[in-house]
Amino acid sequence: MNANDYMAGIDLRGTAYLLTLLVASVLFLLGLRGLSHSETARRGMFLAVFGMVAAVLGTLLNSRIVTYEWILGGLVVGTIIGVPMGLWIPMTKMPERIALSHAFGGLAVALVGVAEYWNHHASLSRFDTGAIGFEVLLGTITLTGSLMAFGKLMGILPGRPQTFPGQNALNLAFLTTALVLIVLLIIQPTQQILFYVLFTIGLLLGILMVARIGGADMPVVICILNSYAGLAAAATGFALNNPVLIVCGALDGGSGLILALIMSKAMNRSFKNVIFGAFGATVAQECVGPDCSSGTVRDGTPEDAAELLKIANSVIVVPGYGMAVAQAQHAIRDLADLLEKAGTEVKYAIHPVAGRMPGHMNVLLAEANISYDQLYELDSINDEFQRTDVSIVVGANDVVNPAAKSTPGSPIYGMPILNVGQSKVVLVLKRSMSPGFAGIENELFVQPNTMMIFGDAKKTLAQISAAVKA
Ligand code: TAP
Repeated sequence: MNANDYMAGIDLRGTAYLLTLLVASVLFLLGLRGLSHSETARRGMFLAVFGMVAAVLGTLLNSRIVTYEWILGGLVVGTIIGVPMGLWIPMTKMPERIALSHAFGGLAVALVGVAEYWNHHASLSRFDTGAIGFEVLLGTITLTGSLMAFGKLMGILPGRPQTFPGQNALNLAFLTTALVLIVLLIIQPTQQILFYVLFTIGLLLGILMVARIGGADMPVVICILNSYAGLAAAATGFALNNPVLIVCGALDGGSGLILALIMSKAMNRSFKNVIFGAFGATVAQECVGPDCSSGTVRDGTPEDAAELLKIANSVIVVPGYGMAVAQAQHAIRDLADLLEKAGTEVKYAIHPVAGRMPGHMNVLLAEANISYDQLYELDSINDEFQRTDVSIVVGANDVVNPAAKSTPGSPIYGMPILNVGQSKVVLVLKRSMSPGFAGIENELFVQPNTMMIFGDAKKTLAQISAAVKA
């Protein structure tokens, strides 16, 4: 065989297709690795973006593509929706944005499954039929489940769990029926009615499963849906014979599940409790002023806080969900700069479930250019509170509630908390004595070494900074 014959034997397009997908898979792996540390997260993000570009370009080389017009149309529509979403949706709305992105992912996967079945059901192998069945079931659950999560987070749908008698049994019956339908389809791929009933059941299951989960548990639900979307994409990869979809679907499915487990563990809640527990169904008390706690509340002014901070040698800032609501991260940075200039050591204690999404606090503090070196995780800072002069709790509540250690039967009993109460003085910045996410009183607020400074955290911090300067 001469060189020309040899070259002609090589399918250049097919080789380029496979090579690009291999590069994309490696970039996804490296991207995910980078995302596991704050210092390398930005690089990880860019690697994942390049991976996605390589995956799209590689897929365009697929010899099964007969026309590019529809693909081009899809790219234009996706860009028109995606760019404004990325540019304009604020950090506080990230859980909502992620829910919507998952809904789009579920829709895409379900539509690809329907198209594959529609075009090829007469010639599909049993394996491909099974893969398409799982793809459509998981895709439809992700679609409607994510839309429900989005509606609850946005307040379009009621945030409290929507329950009715026999709901879990009904969900289980739907799930079993769906699995039976997939088996029947594998046996008889041409029975189209089975496929469309499966599609409908998937849509209903997504709604019913998320309806019974409270709005505040949505971040955990979103991670679970993320996992479903990944598994659905992997099933699509099997059906379309696309290796990069299998790799990144498995990565997505696995990482979503691991994240949901980490979050459940950090909240000391079992997976079962999140899915079936209807947590957050009732808020124990609705309180709008400083006078509704069972204990003596010592409240002070920003000026009082400034006096304490001026003589402090060490300060730990404990941010929580209220910091995100008040967008107080820049005000925290301004105050920390003033204190550091005066020689005070400032550290930040980050609880794994502070806020409403994984890494919520880290992202906001990074936005205010607070150095990663100053951020400490729960385990590495908890022993330092007893040697600290002042802890400033900015809009955190459950993650500093001693009831997690002292009150068996409390919804947060067993959850690891930050030991802020051990520092010499605790300044708590919040608007009222209202409870946090778990809906329970916080005895930290009536401890003798605690001073409550009522008001919006951003305004209070600005007033404290002004008083420190003065
Ligand atoms: P929370 O316990 O929810 O408490 C937040 C506090 O912020 C509230 O007590 C509120 O009190 C205060 N607040 C709200 N707006 C404020 C403002 N503008 N200025 C000052 N304070 C404000 O927050 P946390 O301590 O961060 O705990 C997080 C909770 O969410 C945990 O129970 C966790 O299990 C749960 N959760 C977390 C996640 C993730 S992944 N992070 C996911 C699901 C659930 P006022 O109304 O009195 O101001």
